[in-house]
Amino acid sequence: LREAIVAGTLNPGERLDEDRLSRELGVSRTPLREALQELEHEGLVISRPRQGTFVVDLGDEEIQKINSLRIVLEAEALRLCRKKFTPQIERKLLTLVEKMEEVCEQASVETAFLVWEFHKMIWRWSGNDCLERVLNTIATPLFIARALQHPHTSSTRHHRTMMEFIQGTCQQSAEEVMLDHLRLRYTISDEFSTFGLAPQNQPNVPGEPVTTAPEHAQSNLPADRKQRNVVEQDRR
Ligand code: NI
Repeated sequence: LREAIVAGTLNPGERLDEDRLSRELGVSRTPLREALQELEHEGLVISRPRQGTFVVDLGDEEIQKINSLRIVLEAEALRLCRKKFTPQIERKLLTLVEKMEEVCEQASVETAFLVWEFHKMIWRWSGNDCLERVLNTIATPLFIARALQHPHTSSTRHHRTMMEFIQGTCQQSAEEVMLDHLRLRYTISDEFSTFGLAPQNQPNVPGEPVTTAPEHAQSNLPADRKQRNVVEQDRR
């Protein structure tokens, strides 16, 4: 079942018909329900009361809400990880970054899982298991959805920036690192995040060019980096 979902035989948002699955997989209802529960725990499927079980498929609003929390929580995980930094942590993160750089051109499920592993490693090494648990709960469906729909590609530079932050060689604030990282792929609007831009200032929306970052987002950035996001958007 897991393979069918990851391989795309079952599509995001598709309803899982227990009768059909039980027939096709040749298993009875009880083990099938157990398997579905396990997949739900992993974030691969979502069950909705009185509607059934569905392959995970997040809407835009849900993704924005998750990312608004990731900016705050993953920034804290980055800072904690930097505090607890050891050569062993450095080696493991570097190995993953290099692997990602090797495969980053391929939009594969493998790439998506490497990226996920990299983020999870940082959460784990924050040394705060509550923080790790919350991040796992909120972000896992996002990484799964990503793996299923548009595998992670070409964001390797940003993972190296995260790595450099942990090594203590990056001048950006943790929030700015996360904001840069998430903006690469997602819209961060001010509806759910005080770090977000108002919809009319979103980089991928045609119209007025972005001239300034919002006040709040600016106040969180070191002085010399304040115009960075804007410059970055112009470049893209
Ligand atoms: Ni990432």
